[in-house]
Amino acid sequence: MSLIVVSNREPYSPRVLDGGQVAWLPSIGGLTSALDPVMQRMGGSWIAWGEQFPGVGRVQLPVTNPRYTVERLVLSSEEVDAYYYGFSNRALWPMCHYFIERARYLQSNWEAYRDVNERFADAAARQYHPGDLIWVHDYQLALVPGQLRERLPDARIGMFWHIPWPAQDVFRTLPWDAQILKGMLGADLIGMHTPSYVRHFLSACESVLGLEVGRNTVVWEGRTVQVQSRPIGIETATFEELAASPEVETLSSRIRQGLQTMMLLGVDRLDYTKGIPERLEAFDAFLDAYPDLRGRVTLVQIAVPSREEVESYAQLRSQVEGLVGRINGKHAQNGWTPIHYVYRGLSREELVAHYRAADVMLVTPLRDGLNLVAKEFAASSRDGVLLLSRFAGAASELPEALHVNPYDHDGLAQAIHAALHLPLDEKQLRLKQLRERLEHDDLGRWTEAFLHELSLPDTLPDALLQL
Ligand code: GDG
Repeated sequence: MSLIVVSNREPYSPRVLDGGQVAWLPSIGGLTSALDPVMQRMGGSWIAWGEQFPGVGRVQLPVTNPRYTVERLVLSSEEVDAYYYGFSNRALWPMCHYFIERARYLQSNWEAYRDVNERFADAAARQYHPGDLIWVHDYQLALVPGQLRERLPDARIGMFWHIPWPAQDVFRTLPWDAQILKGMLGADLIGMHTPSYVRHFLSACESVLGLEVGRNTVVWEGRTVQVQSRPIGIETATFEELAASPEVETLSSRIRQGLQTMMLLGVDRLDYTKGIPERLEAFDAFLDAYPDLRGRVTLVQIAVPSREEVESYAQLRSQVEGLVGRINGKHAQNGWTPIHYVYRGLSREELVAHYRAADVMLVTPLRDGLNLVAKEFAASSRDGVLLLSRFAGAASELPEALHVNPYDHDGLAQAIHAALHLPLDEKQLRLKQLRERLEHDDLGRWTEAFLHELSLPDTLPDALLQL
């Protein structure tokens, strides 16, 4: 028995090194960290879009000690435009994050999405042997569970939805609402980040498909589908160790010395859901409201490039860069620049050094499935304060953070002020409580719990029992 993972993104991506040979580097992000260890233990196949080097089909990974197979699907540029940019990122992504005015519902994109999902399902079905577990990930592949169920009526299929599930009046703006639900209901177990996403999903099953739902179940075509809140964790111990390493300590002191002021930090993919312009406006309001703190506080904003092919992301970049220029122009004085803006990704060491250096971490998305940055900061910081949007899925799990409303600039400005003045013992107590929670519910536990729940009780694979 082995595991078949199906995701849009591949766990390792190929890069050509200076000498011309190809290296397979782990992809940044929670999915590889969560599933690579269990794949290495259980063996099996990972089906994903082979974005770079489409000529390379099947690879055994990790290269140094091959344990599982990655089936790399080749997508044409038309398919990528319609399935990935068009339907996944211009229809489902904005709709699920409540940005329906940004959503574009085009029939041709929907058809490409359905067909590309079919190709993922075909590839997964080809790898399947009776008793295997199949785990499908995220909004790019909502139809795959249903397409697999048609091919493999007896398979155990799990699906994890990493982004918010919106209230039904928003979901019902999608012309293919019924098809998306039916696709997902091909799974035996559907996981989401919060109880409210689960409630919204079940009420969509009720209103769109007329199904009878229980608290965490829905019956579809004679099968009972479990729908559970299972927020993803982080590799807490790894972040704690990295944060305590001499290398990170040196980098962190260097960041502080460079600033010579208190430090606010934002780290986000440059995405309109993350609330970056609103955060910059709030910092402007903060500097207006507390003139004595001008020259004494700096905001460091790391913006990781993302989906630059989608027009609204390019517009967001200009908007953010315009705001940074305006606010810096307005408040800069005596060699102090209020906002340090970085438009690139950092190495993990640099990232954790920034977490350690910050006095206040601003995680203020307008809407976010969960938000891993909030958890990573809490695991890495010694005496910082986490300001967390009430619209991030992580808010329901992290009550010790200071919760804020990202739409309320003045309120956010006051919260920044309060965070900068929180007594040290209170800051440390909050971090300690956060950390205990993160140590208990870490990434390994998340993976293990999902796969245990997905397995039939008498068929638990040995490799899982050892996790
Ligand atoms: C989706 C959902 C949900 C960021 N900058 C750098 C860097 N990162 C890493 C962080 C973190 C990850 O990227 C970002 O994760 P988030 O959860 O914050 O956001 P999304 O990318 O939108 O993820 C989200 C998640 O899926 C999991 O289910 O929480 O709600 O939208 O791990 O550390 N990593 C490095 N350099 C950077 O500059 N190395």
